[in-house]
Order: sequence, then C-alpha cells, then structure tokens
Amino acid sequence: MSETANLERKAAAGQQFDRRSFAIISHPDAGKTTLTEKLLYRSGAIRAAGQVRAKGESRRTRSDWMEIEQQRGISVSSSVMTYEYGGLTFNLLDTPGHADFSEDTYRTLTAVDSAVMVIDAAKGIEAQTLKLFEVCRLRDIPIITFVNKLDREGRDNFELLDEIEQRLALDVSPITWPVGVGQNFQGAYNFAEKTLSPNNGGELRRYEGLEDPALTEKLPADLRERFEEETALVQEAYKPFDAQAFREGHMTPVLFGSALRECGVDQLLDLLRAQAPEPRPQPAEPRTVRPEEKKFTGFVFKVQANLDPNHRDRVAFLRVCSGRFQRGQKLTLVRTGKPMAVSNPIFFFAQERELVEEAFPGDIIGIPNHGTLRVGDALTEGEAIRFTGIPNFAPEILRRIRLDDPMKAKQLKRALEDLAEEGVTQVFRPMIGADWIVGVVGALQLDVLLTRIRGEYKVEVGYEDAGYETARWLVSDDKAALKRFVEQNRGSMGTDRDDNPVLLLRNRWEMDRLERNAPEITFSTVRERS
Ligand SMILES: Nc1nc2c(ncn2[C@@H]2O[C@H](COP(=O)(O)OP(=O)(O)OP(=O)(O)O)[C@@H](O)[C@H]2O)c(=O)[nH]1
Ligand SMILES: [Mg+2]
Repeated sequence: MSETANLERKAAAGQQFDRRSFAIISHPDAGKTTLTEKLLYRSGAIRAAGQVRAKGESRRTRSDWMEIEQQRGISVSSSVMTYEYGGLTFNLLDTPGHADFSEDTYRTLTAVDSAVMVIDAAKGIEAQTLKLFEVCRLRDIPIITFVNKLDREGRDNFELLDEIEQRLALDVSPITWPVGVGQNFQGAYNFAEKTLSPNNGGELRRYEGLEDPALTEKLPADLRERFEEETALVQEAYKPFDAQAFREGHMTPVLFGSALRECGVDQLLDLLRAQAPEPRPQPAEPRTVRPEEKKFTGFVFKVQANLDPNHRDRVAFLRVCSGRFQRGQKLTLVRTGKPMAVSNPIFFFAQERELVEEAFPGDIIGIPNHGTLRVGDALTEGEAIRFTGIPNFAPEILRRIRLDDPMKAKQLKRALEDLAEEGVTQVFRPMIGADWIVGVVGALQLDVLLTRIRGEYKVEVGYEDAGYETARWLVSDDKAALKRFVEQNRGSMGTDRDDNPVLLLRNRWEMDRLERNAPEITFSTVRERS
C-alpha cells in the first residue's frame, strides 16, 4: 500500500468514531434550550450565551431561532448544533418539550446515540419526561440525567433520586452532589474528580476531597453538617457509575446544576466527553447497518422549510449511519431508485453553516433541496435499505383550512406541503370536495401552522370545523377488500400526502362499527414513513 493511501486510511479510521450525537429532552420549561446554549458557550463554540426570553437588544439563543419560538419563549422544533470538545465532535439536538410537538422529538431520537434528560429540581419527573423516557427505552438510548435549577429552592434531592429510580426503573448514580441549597447553593461537587463547579459560572475548582474544609467554608454550620451527612449517605446508598450498565440503559449518571448560572455545565461536557456512546448500529430493513461498514448510508429524520428566509429552500437533516460521506459523491435515493449528487451539504456549527467536505457515522448534515428528500428517505451507494422506526401519528384534531383569497391557492398548497413534510401538521384531501384538511396531535401545532403560513408564505388563512373527530390509515394485504371498502365509504374517505387511504370520521363510535365489519383491514393510528 502506498504511503499516502495508508495515511488516508488511518485518518479515516481515526475519524470514524470521534462523533457523538445526543439529544436534550424533558418536559416543557425544564431548561433544555438554556442548557444547550450554555454547552455551546462553555465548549467555546460561541462567544456569548443568549437567553430564552431575551428582551430588547439582548442576545437570543441559537436553538430557538424561529420567530414564533422567540415570541413565546418555547421551542416548537428541534435544532441541530455542532461543537467540538476534548478532541471529539458533538452533535447536539435541542428538542421541544411540549407534547404537541412530540412527533418532532420522537423523530429526532432516531438520529442520536444518547440523551440528556433535564429535570426541574422543583418538579421532578413530569408527564412528558416519562413519555420521552419510554421512547428512549424502546430504542435502547442511554440517558444522562441533569437536575436543573438548583439555584432555586427545589425538592429534596434524595426524594428526586428515588423518584427517578422508581418511576423509570433505572439505577441512579450521582456523579456530583450540590453544596448548599437555594440561597446558599455554592455549586456541584464531583466525587471522582474532586472538583466543584461553582454557582457563578466560574471555572472548575479542585479540592483535596470531601474533607477539605475549603469546600464548605462559606456554608452556615447546619448546612455544612447536612452536606457531610448527605455525601456520606450518597456514597453508601448508590451504586458507583458503571459504564456498561449505562450503555445498556440500566443506569443513569446524575449531575446537579443550574443551566442559567452555568453551574454543572462543564461537568456535563466532561461526562459526555468520557461517556457519550459512539455511533450505534442502525435498525433497518432488510438488515441492521453497522457504523464501521465501508459503504456510505444515511437517512433523513427531519426536514425544515425556510431555514433561511432569504432562500426558499428546504433542508433535509441526514444522519450518517455508515461509511464516509464525500461532497459531490453520487448516491442513490432508495425510495425512487434514482441517483443523487449532494453538492452543497452543510454542518451546523453553532448555527454558522459550513460546507461539508466529508462526514462520518454519527454526523448530522443538512442537505438543501427542493422537495426531493423526504423524512424517512435513505441515501446509499446503491443498496436498497430502509431505516425503520420513523412514525407519523394519527391526528387528534382535524380542521378545514379557510383560504381568504382564492388567488392564493397555489401558495397555500406549497405552504401546506412544506409544513407537512416538516411535521408541523399533516394534510389530507377528502375524496369528495376540494378542501384541505389539516390534522395535528395538539392545539399548539395549529397556532404554529397559522403563524408560519402567514409569516413565511404571506397567505391569509383561518380554520373551520371540519366535522371530523378522528382519522385512521387503512392498510390491508387484501387489495380488493380495501378497494371495496373505499368505494363503499367514499363520503368519509380521504388521502394523505402519499395518496394512502385515510378514513376521516365524525365519531369514534362509527369508527368502531366500521372496524368490526371489516376484519381484513387494519385501522392504524400510526404510519411508518417509508
Ligand atoms: N432559575 C433558573 N431558571 C432557569 C434555569 N434554566 C432555565 N431556566 C429558565 O426556565 C425557563 C425555561 O427555559 P428553557 O431553556 O426555554 O426551557 P426548555 O426546556 O427549552 O423549554 P421548551 O423548549 O419550551 O420545552 C426560562 O425562563 C429559563 O430562563 C436555571 O438553572 N435556573
Ligand atoms: Mg427549548
């Protein structure tokens, strides 16, 4: 082998596993976006940290970049940010917490190898935390827990740990422990490293150990005593961190801190550096794809319209699963079987875009396109592979779109198709009539849809009651039976964007009746993207 080829091979092998992709998940408002911003800042990826509820001239966060997110101070869509730390490249995905946007969050979880679960110290495990945790467990995604908002009076820490252990059926292993509480909170102390992450955003401070008097000197006597008792108990009552148990999803390491005060953030960066798992094998049909395979494969888990308001393009977010991606390389879009050359892929370095020359397993790249790439699409060097587990959920709320200016029908179609691809909403066309029906899981999605159609597509629209309460996808191996059913129920039939038959119904009772009378047809509440 020639010297250069050898060097290249070594470089490729070395680079192949230095990517770490993780998502930040939690119930709304626990502090994901704030933590994201501080991780970017403390890793050196950005020069100043912004705020979620920025007023006036103050800086906004990188991940809540949409206007509607900034106005409301909530995340409505996942965003990808890349930073480098300790010789590794991290892809961080900040997800929305609100249940109405959970489809977006679930899809994002297909693209990561681990997750940071943020818990508000005053609230503990909340409904949405539990749901997201269950999705992580289904996919065997290891979880790091960050107990946030320690700068405020919260619940008892042992009670919190018990709650995590019991409700999530996980072993917990505290990596750090808070020194002081509420007003007297000094920072988080790392047992193994013997470092304190102070509650004022300062650098990590090193101590002799728990007995070092300097550690607790600022605490009133009663709190000092409490700290000594608690840390003794922690070391006795909880298992030490076990990397294998963590990777297998039986144990979660726990950090304490305050994202707002930048306390515990460096400790999280270090823990991720040491423990965030490498790119995992990806479930697919007909076979699982392993990251060390030579040939390139990847799949689209998210599409974002109007990422850049100046360019009316869509960006498809692709997770690299195996091999090496090179700019301009000829790839096959498996859904159509057609070749595709990706000439201008981008990395999202803390929201500065950078042209991608090459990418490796675990990387997330953005591919600008005009609608060619869709969620669930696989790109390969020719092999027909389908990555599995990317769901669509049956909508719970259905509305008819009212278009105020009929001249804008084309723009409306474009807007609905773009936003449906993103997963902001689903769109259906009834077989009889020319209306657009939009379906969402939660009411907040309707607000987002309206704001974005008006803002990004300049079309005035409203909602009307569609008279439907529920929708189901119809699936059957018996094509004749399916066709017969569709014919007999034309008045209640519609199609989704891919022309799949969907039953739109006024009430659940009627749904049950139809379902009972058509045993050869499956009435599905979920449709996997293919
Ligand atoms: N006191 C205190 N407030 C915090 C801390 N971290 C975040 N916050 C505040 O909590 C609120 C919610 O924070 P976000 O970062 O937007 O929470 P989120 O989890 O991204 O929320 P969604 O994306 O809407 O689910 C904001 O007002 C933050 O300033 C913290 O450590 N201490
Ligand atoms: Mg957020």
